Amino acid sequence: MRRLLALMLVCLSLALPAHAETGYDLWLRYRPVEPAWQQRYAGRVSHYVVADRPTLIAATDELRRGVAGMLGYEPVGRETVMGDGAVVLGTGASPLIAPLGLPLAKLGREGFLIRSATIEGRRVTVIAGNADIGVLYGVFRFLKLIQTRQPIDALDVSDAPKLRLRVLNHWDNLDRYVERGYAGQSIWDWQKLPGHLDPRYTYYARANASIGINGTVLTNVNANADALRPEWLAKVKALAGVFRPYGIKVYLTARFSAPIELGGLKTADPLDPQVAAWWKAKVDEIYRLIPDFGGLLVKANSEGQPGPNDYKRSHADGANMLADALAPHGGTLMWRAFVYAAENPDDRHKQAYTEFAPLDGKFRDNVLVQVKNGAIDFQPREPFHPLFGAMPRTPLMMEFQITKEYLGFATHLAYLGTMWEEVLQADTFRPRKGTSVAQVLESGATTGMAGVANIGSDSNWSGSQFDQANWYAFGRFAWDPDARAEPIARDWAAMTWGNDPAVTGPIVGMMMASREAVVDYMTPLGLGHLMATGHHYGPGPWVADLARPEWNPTYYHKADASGIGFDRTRTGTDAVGQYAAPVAAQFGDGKRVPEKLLLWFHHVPWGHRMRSGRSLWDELVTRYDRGVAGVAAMQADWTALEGKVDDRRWREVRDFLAIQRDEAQWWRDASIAYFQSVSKRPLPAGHAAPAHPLDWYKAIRTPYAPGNGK
Ligand code: BDP
Repeated sequence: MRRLLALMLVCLSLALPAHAETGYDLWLRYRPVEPAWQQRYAGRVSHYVVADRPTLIAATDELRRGVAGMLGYEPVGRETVMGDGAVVLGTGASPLIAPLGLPLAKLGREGFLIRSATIEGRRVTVIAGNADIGVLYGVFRFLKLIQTRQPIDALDVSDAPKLRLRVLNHWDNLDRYVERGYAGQSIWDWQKLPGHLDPRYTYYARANASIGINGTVLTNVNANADALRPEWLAKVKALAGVFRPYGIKVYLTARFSAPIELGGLKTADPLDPQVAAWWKAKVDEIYRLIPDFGGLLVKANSEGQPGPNDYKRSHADGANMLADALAPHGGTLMWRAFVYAAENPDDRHKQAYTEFAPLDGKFRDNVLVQVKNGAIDFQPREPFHPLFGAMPRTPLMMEFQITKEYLGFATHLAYLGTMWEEVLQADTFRPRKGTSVAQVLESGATTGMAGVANIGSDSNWSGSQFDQANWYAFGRFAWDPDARAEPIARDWAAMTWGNDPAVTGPIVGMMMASREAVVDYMTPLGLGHLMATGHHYGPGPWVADLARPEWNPTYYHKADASGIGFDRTRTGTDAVGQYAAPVAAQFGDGKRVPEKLLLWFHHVPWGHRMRSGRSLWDELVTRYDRGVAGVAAMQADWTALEGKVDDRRWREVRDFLAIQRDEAQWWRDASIAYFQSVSKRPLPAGHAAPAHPLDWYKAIRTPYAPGNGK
């Protein structure tokens, strides 16, 4: 009878007109499965075994929620396995699971195993881990099988994360302004903490746990020492309490000059005993409040932030002093390698490597050096950072930017999975051919990946429906750096938009082509950093008047009458020399360098013949147009999905694609107008002139564009 009712409920909800969804549910929508699947699944999930530890309660709650949503009934909890179709949750040590002798040993603390088994003569599904958190991860995986319509009758799934720290970096200020945030205010409502715990914090924790994220740095890397004051730590403690059952640790950013600002000391010199003592006391205070506090993240001596160089000490001196304070508590110090200095005239591409490579082996065991994916700054395309593989005795963690500061903010559809896969699969040739960036990340004693979050208080969390996919994909790559962008896109699309292949097919197609379109209309052929000043919204390739040379787009493209591109070969700045010899040889050779990176490494004459047979100038124009056409193609695909997905989200995406189309045209026109003023070449046949003269584009001002940190 209950089965029948559930079936009717499912049929009813499937028959209803597409209802308004805001996107708040993310990929955990748990909408009803089709009747045929309902019948197939229902018998396998009738009830579950209750446990009373917080993480197992979270796991059973999730199972209930998922099953209720997708199969239309609430499975009930029982203390013992009473019948077929039970889902048995627990660690390998629990009395029901232990006799099965499951091969859990090599799965580590966070791994899990899902297995169809027989217990007391009953057909059950076991979801087991070595620790409770593994069980929670296993439940999410089990639910994903249903979300993506996989059979669950004969399961034997096991998995474990390949990286230890999988953390979000929130660039959130204490006043809730999010630097480079395009999704509204910070979700941390500090003013109401610790008194009020917004239910959104729990949803956030669930979403992160569902993709294996196990840490969150709550505060901006451009840090405010006030976050370390006792009244703030009480707020942090409250958030830690919400996240704990979901296996998520909290971290804070540490402003290097905090001993001066908060402690009244005259110096923040890391070798000064008073400074070290101040940090030790501060860290002890944090751990008294939050015994499982994750640790600290530091941006030092970069873009005006204080750091050890202010006292003529090295980055290792600074990092080690903080690491020593954290070590007795098992805390981790994440120290960013994103450094470049105004006083340093060297190619910005080279500065982080120059500074950090000699420090290899000089960091404490609990330090992770956090390296951006490329040597400049999260551009739509960069070659992998030369530090990967160059510090074999130092654990390096990857830093990706999930928020799309340089890829069109919230409105441009750009799936970053393809970009991350490209970087992670790049061959460092260190120590030998076939050593990918992913392998470098996986090889350290401590391992990790950080993603600069795109989360805010917008109803859809990320500023757009499709930007949720980047949050999702980040978690998946942090779990497994060898993952592939396409299956991740497929999973996300199915869970977020429904399982109809007529829907997921086009959506995955759009996603997979999207980032390349952005590269084409913003920074084709290896160009980079051409955006307008400060907020980085829109094109500004002509900008040449900023105080620091490396803030000017002209520094990066170096276009002149003879050609365009940055000579980083041996006869130029020799940035190629920072890569392993075979990589340097490839990047440094104008004939062998991939064309997509050509202008990153070479200054090339406008008339240079490209592989297409076109001149460089003609190819550049062609790429800009290809980018705009790519957006038009996405618009067409999306138009065809009207009525196949819920209307409200459909309309939002439609509107955003129209904005993207206009802005792609703006990028294309402004860039061509400018570069043509330098190249003095006619447009190739069939390519339209920009709609306005160059000065028109130069006059555009957008001082209120969101997310500007400065
Ligand atoms: C740049 C951002 C700036 C950040 C900086 C960083 O424009 O807001 O503070 O990265 O990563 O891309 O520290």
